[in-house]
Amino acid sequence: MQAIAQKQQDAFDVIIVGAGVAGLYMLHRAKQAGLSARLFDAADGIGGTWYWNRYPGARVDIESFEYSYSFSPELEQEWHWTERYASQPELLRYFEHVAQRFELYPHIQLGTRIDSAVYDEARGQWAIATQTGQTYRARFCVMATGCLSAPKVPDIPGYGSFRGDCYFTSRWPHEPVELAGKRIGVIGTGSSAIQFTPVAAQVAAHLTVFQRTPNYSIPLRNRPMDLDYEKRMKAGYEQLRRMQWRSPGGFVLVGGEPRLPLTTSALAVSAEERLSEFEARWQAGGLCLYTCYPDLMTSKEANETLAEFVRAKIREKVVNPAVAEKLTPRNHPILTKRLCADSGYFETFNRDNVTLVDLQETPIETITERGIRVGGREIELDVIVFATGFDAVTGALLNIDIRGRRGQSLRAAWQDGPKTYLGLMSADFPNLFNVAGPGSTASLSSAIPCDEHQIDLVMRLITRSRNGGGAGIVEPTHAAQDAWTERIQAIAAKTLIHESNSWYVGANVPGKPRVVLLDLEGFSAYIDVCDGIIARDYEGFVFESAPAGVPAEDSVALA
Ligand code: NA7
Repeated sequence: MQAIAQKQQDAFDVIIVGAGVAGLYMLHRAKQAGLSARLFDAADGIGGTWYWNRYPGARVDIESFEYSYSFSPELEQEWHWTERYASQPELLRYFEHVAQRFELYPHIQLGTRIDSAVYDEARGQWAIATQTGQTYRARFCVMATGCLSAPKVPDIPGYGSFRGDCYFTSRWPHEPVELAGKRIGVIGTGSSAIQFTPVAAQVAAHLTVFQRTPNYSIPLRNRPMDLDYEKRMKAGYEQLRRMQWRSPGGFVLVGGEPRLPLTTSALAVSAEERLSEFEARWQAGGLCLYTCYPDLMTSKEANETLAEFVRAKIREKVVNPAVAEKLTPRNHPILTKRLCADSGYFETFNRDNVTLVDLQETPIETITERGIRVGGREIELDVIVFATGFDAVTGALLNIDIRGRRGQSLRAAWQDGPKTYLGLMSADFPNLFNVAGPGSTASLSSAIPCDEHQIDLVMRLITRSRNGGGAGIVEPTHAAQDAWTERIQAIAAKTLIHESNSWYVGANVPGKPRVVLLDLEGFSAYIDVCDGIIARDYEGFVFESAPAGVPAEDSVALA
């Protein structure tokens, strides 16, 4: 009896790893389909990115009406966003509300880090082991581990020797952090640092920003929610969602109006018309410059028109011309690193208590006990904040020891770069789904619509794998996987993406294979490809029956 009870507790139809945007929706869909599911997360709370990245200033840079779940019209109507771009605490409240409203908590096990996932070919099951040694079994395993969740360990000499307080934006403490009156150093000028810097400068005795690469940033223009705006958005949700799913980035609002990207080349219009379009989007705020002219990512000349527009804005904002010049990106095309959206970032450098250290001129020699030494002088600090980024897209996944058929490891299979079909599955790793995996559009598009679409596909694959009876097994063919992997690189080769050392190409982590990690054709094109594959009876996937002799209690029962 005890053995059976143990078995029932430990065997699930689906195991999900990660309680962020994707994991929560996957759990909802699995529950809806009558599958038994358990979701694990290492954190002590749900929310994924929004659980960990709680640094001052953290907020979403896609409008909340678009950066929110679309699967429930009731949820859309009942939730009230207090700002156009929700802050981290509000986002966390939203995900907690979702988990409560859809009764997800009973199926979520927090504080549990997954160490390994091993495919048991004889049973057609995954054995998923926690860091503390428990093993759980499931027919299907969904890795919803996030594309920006494994912090990069900084490759800086003297790392670890500082005697003051050290924080990572990606692992900000839950208890209050005292920054007021402190000498703060922040390393990095990516999205996280660009959000943190203006907020920290307001309270710091002195803030020193250590910049290795200047970044392009657009004003966010966040503001409190206007109730008429909210009413209009809620009334138009259906159309908004339709347009999001027909767009390359999964977001379409430009100054509060849904707009699909322009279709004319930036070079086909007059300089005046181009500037006026750029200016309108600059005034609208947020990331809508992404969805402007279609050739900004493919033509150096077109790209340069936008880059030069933003450079001129930086010169306007920063009073000291020498500082403005240091803050001006010139060594990479705009949009080839993640575009940032800020609330007063460049203006922060006009403050008396803020200093920019250009690491191109004076690289960090070492972190010392008392601060950071650059150019032969020690800058004394009370606090160092590392906003140094992530081992993106593959990092969190490969931190888990994943073994597929014949015991082969995913790390070994991907040593020269990840290989996937649709950025979702890999050959020899049956029934393992990597949501927002390498080769998907997720890391360049708005996460929530992309995750919802991929998870809907996961559910279709699970259902299709059950057709004909018996617990199903689904896996892509090697040929389909190779073709997809080549396709991703071929699409990228036609763009400017290789012209910067970004996490999009794995360049920010020493030793990581330099390959493009995302599908640059965009979200709506990805949806079309998936629809075609489904219409051709799941072309590129192979469905098998479960191995004979698998005990009945292990088999999947779809409602
Ligand atoms: P990012 O965008 O990867 O930014 C990391 C920043 O840290 C970037 O400016 C890096 O400079 C800098 N960095 C990294 N390592 C070092 C060292 N060793 N020395 C100096 N500077 C360093 O991470 P974020 O957290 O800001 O944003 C991640 C994503 O979150 C973002 O793309 C959005 O999708 C949301 P580099 O450019 O490599 O020279």
